[in-house]
Amino acid sequence: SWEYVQKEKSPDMIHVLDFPYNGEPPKDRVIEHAITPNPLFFVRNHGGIPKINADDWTLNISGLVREPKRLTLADLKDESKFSRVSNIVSLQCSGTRRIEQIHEYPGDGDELINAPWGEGAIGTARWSGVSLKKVIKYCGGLKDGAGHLEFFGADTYFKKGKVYNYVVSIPWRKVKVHEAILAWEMNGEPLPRIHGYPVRVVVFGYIGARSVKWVYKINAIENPSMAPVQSKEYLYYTPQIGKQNATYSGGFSIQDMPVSSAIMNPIDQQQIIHDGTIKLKGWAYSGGGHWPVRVEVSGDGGSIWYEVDHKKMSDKYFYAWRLWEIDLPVDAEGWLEFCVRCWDNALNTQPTYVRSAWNWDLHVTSSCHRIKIYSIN
Ligand code: MTE
Ligand code: MO
Repeated sequence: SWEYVQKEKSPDMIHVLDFPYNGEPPKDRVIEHAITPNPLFFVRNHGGIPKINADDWTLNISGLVREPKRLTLADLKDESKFSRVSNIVSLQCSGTRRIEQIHEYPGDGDELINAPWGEGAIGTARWSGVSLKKVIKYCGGLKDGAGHLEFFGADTYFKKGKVYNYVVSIPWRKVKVHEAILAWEMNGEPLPRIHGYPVRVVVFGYIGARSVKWVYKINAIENPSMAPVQSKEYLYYTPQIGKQNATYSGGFSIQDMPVSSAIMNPIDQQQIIHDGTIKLKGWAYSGGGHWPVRVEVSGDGGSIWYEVDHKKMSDKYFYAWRLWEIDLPVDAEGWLEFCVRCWDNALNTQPTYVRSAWNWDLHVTSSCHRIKIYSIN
């Protein structure tokens, strides 16, 4: 694994976990580019990094499809079979900003020891490949009753005494509208090994967990996958749930990501000498095919809000973040609470406080992002 971490990732990456390797870029570098360079794209792994020879790789498509098939990479790249698609899409781990929930109350969730992510487990790339719908059609389409597609990753991980492949599923309705692709290129380069070489799934607007890396099998099934990552992880619990009363079936399976945003510069506890304005920079994102339409910041913990000028927001895409910046007027001195909130095109906005949406497994920290700044005017 380290071979690929060293070869493919920037030396600046913050190692959130050494094994399985999980890393995010430093705050400033997350927002350096609207399209994240591959070496700076966050990495989320459950197990090792498989070494797959693209020439030997095949994709087995089976289950409730009319004509099960085994496709090679050459088949997928054959433009007489499938047209090539390219989409700018953000991937966001549902653990992004988890550290804020840990600080509020650490809880005892399954993933607690896994990854105390900051605001960097999000990135945006241009993914190229083929629409998964076309591939399923090539297999004669789905049989009656098929409602979900299950994706198998070649990596393995160890949990409670057993070895599993990484397996999750998504509903067919997501595939039907061309919001899931099989990608072999990331920003015009072959997919890096650490990001799923030779082929990964990219599901637009969903939690990163459904975008399966190193995919080797797709199984059409009736109901969501019973594999552990689908049925026991990435569940959202109500505030009353804790270790003593949690049941997996009591959690809500996270799919569409809600609207979220973060201030990436300045950083928490920073002292700033200024003459009346402080420049703030960050990202804003909404899943489910929604996009940020308004970003607002406050220098007083959320009493008075200032809107980011649209000209200071990066381009709009249906499935990607927007970077933003603003010169915030600040007269007060001393410790101030800066915060940001985003509104998406469906006019959803963010919960006010971390505690408004705290949940046992510490997923989807989408509350208004807050930092403390020491202002010297
Ligand atoms: N696919 C496989 N095979 N194994 C994994 O551990 N992690 C998932 C997803 N796909 C994972 C996977 C999770 S939780 C996320 S957030 C994204 O990959 C992260 O994608 P990246 O590592 O390319 O940034
Ligand atoms: Mo994730």
